[in-house]
Amino acid sequence: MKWGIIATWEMALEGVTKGFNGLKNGMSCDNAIEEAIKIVEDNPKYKSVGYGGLPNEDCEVELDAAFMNGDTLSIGAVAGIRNFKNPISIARQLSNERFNCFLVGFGAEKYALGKGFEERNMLTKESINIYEEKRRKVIEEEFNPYEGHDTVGMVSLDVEGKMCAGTSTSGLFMKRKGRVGDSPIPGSGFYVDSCIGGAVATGLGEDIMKGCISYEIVRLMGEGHSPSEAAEKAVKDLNDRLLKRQGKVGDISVVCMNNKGEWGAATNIEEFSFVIATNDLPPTVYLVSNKG
Ligand code: SD4
Repeated sequence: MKWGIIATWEMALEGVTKGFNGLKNGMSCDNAIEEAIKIVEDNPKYKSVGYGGLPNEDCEVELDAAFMNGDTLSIGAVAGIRNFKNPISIARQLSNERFNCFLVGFGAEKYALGKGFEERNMLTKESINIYEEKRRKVIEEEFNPYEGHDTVGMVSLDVEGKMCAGTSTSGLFMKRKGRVGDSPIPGSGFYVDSCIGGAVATGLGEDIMKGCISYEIVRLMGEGHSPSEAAEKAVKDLNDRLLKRQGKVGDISVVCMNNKGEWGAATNIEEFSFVIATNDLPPTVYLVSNKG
């Protein structure tokens, strides 16, 4: 039986390695994804996820995360949550709820507190410094405040053939308070169905949402496209549609895996890094570039 894990951006390497070792020893894909994403969330070096994440315009770290079980199709998500250490774990816990499985802001924080999730001030000294510096640039140099943002998103297949997906992000730097991106939105930032495969996205949420791109990739894989074909077609189609309709398009990058452990990645930017590990490939960072 094939198994594996694929993730957006090189920052996922350490987490994917942990997930890979777990899957190799028979860990289920839900545990592998949660453990892998927690590693990215906990490392303040990664400025766009979890602890030390990019602050919003009020210099608060508001985080979005989601978890999906590809067997039951159950989904859990949080958006705009503050002061909790691991949003991915809260999202996973929410995926067990029949009702109220997607919570935002204060409601998400109340739920997390009630369930005993660890609290943490997610703002680091360094992220405050970056905020101050960028705010100065925004005011003085008309610098685009929304630059610099990456989401960690992962899809995993375990030895039992079960699949899961997860995402976690601080979203756009200096985003408006309450802004939610694609990452916690089912079908846009992530989607997985163990009968077909899964996909996750990273880039400008405001544009990714317009194409429900993760669902589209799974749909294309379900129609018989290979993961590479599905990823490339979905990114190209959405990119072209948005260019035609709005004259510009933000960054769109995706990774995906089917339930045979075959995988793909695509992007509309110059260079997108991702991490892949399967039963016959140790954790490896690859780069993919815009084919257009
Ligand atoms: C968002 N898609 O909040 C996320 C940010 C991201 O690469 O992935 N940036 O819109």
